[in-house]
Amino acid sequence: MFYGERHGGFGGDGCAGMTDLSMQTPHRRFNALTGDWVTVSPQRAERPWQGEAAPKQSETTAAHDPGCYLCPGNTRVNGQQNPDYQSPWAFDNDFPAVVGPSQGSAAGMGSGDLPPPDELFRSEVLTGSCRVLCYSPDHSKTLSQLTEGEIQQVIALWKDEVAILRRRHEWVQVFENKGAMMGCSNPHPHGQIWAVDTLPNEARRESAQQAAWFAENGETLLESYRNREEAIGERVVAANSHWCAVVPYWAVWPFETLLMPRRRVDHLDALDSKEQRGLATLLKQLLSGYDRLFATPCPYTMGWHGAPGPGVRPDWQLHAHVYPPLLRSATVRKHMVGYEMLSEAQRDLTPEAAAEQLRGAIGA
Ligand code: H2U
Ligand code: ZN
Repeated sequence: MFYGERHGGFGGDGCAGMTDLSMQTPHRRFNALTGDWVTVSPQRAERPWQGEAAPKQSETTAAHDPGCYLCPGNTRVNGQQNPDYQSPWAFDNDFPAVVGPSQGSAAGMGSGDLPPPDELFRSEVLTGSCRVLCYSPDHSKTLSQLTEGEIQQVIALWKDEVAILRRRHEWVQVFENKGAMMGCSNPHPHGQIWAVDTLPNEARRESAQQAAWFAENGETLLESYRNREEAIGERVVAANSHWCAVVPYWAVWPFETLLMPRRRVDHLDALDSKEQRGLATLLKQLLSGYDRLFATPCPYTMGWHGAPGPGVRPDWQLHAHVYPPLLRSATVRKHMVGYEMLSEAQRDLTPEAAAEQLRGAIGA
């Protein structure tokens, strides 16, 4: 039985997850990974657009920008000088969103400062650490423009950072905000890690869904899901022997993708060398496909979800989410407003149509 079916979702008749005519009328799809629903209104995809067009993102051309806080040899806001790094390099964020327990109390944020418990005014101390990861010394490049070999070096840095941080923190969020449209403050190719000592909302939802699926089915939710997506094929946008990328059945963002290893892996640091090479190939294909689709360095937020905590989680499958905000072109973005803020996420373009367009741009 298809997971969404039990929750009143679509599927059935031996072609669960496959789109049929009913998918061309308004419907809702169940996100098996988070337990949320998304409204799909395919008939609205062709509606006229007279709204805001975002300014086209300007491209950076200089390999070194003397005013950039992240370029090799430059001085950061706090006066520290970056080394003359030649390959991916990470440092402690100078403006961390969370800090360690000792730093917190030194900064006057100790647990003693929290108000007494109250059912309606609950709070808790949040500790953790934040890192900034420079993907390349070349200021002008984006991750999609690096060579596969250079992307492999970025993957190795992600892996090394995760290996250390996940022993110290409950949840290690590796992510990248790319482009001014996504609130990125600097075009220098970089990502971040926020490692925190509690499970944030998304992690909590995914953790509960994966644990429940595993208890019931004896394999991870995303292995079951990937197998079905590969059998159906219509939402797969890129794949190789070690990885598979799909526009998920329950996608909210128009061209959102989900990247899954084809073996059960719980953390980035558990990837073997072939999987790392395969990931570099897939990331290069996918991210440059996005750039071609929108004829611009495509903005996005992307990030990795590995198993929480230092312990073993046989129910958890490592995966990455890529969320580009773009809808129709480099300048027309999707807005999460109105019904979406007040009721439920909604999309017009079907995930199947998005996958077809993205596959075309990737050349798969
Ligand atoms: P974003 O552009 O994705 O926000 O990432 C830039 C990060 O770099 C941001 O978190 C940090 C900011 O705090 N940063 C430093 O740590 N030192 C600096 O000198 C500038 C920016
Ligand atoms: Zn730079």
